[in-house]
Amino acid sequence: MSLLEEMSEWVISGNANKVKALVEQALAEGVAPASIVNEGLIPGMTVIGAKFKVNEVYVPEVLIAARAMHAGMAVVKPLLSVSDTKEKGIAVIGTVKGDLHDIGKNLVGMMLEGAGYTVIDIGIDVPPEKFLQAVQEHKPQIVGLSALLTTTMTNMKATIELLKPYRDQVKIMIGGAPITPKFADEIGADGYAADAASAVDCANNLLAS
Ligand code: B1M
Repeated sequence: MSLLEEMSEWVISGNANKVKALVEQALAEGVAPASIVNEGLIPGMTVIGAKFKVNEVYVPEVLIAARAMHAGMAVVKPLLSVSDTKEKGIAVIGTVKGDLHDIGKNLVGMMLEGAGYTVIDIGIDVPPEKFLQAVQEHKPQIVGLSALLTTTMTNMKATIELLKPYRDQVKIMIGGAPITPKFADEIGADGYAADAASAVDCANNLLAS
C-alpha cells in the first residue's frame, strides 16, 4: 500500500495522530502538498461519505474521520498554493434564522470540504441579510441552507427571495430533517439533499448543470 493509500485508510478509520504523522512523513519524502490532499485525504472522506449514505457508518464515525482529515489538512494547508487543490468552488453554508441546530449543517460542511469545496460556514440563526452579505463578500457558487424546525423552514424561502438578484451566479441547496424535495421546489431552491453525502452529489450536480 502506498503512503497516500495508507493515509486514506487512517482517515477512514479516524486516527488523527496517524494521519498527521503520515502527512508529515509524505512531506519529508517530497510528496507534493496537492497530492497529499487530492490523493490521500479527500479519497478517505469520499469513502466515509459513501458509507454514510448507505448506513454503513453513522454520525460519530463521520465526525471522527473529519477530525482526522482536519489534522492532516492543518499540516498541509499552509503549503498549498491556491491553484494546487482540485478546488470545486466556494460554498457558503448556514442554519437559517431562528434555528440553532448545527450538527447536520456541520456534517454537510465537512463533507463538502472533504470533497474539495472551500466552505464558509456562517453559523446558526443566520438571518437572510447575513446570507446576502456572505454572497456579496465571498462570491460562492453554492449557498447551503439548513433547517431542522418546521417553524424555521419558512426562513429558507425568505433567504432565497433576498438572494434573487444573485441567482444567475449562485446555486442554492437546502436540507434538514423536515425538508422535502417538494418543499425545495415550492420555495425555488435549486437543489435538495437528504444527508451530508448527498449534499456533495447535489452541489456537484448543480455546478455541472
Ligand atoms: Co432540537 N428539535 N430543538 N435540539 N433536536 C428536533 C429537530 C426535533 C425533531 C425533536 C423532536 O421533537 N422530536 C424537534 C423539531 C420538531 C419540528 O419542528 N418538526 C426539535 C425541537 C422542537 C427543538 C426545540 C424547539 C426544543 C425546545 O426548546 N422546546 C429547540 C429549538 C432551538 C432552536 O433551534 N431555536 C431545540 C433545541 C435543540 C438542542 C439545542 C438541544 C439540540 C441542538 C444541538 C445542536 O445542533 N448543536 C437539539 C437536537 C440535538 C435535536 C435532535 C435530537 C437531533 C438533531 C440532530 O442533530 N440530528 C432532533 C431530533 C432528531 O432529529 N432525532 C431535534 C443529527 C444530524 C446529523 O441530523 O440535523 O437531520 P440532521 O442533519 C442531516 C440531514 O437532515 C441533512 O444532512 C445531515 C447529515 O446527514 N442536512 C442537510 C441537514 N442540513 C442540511 C443542509 C443541506 C443538505 C443536507 O444542504 C445545505
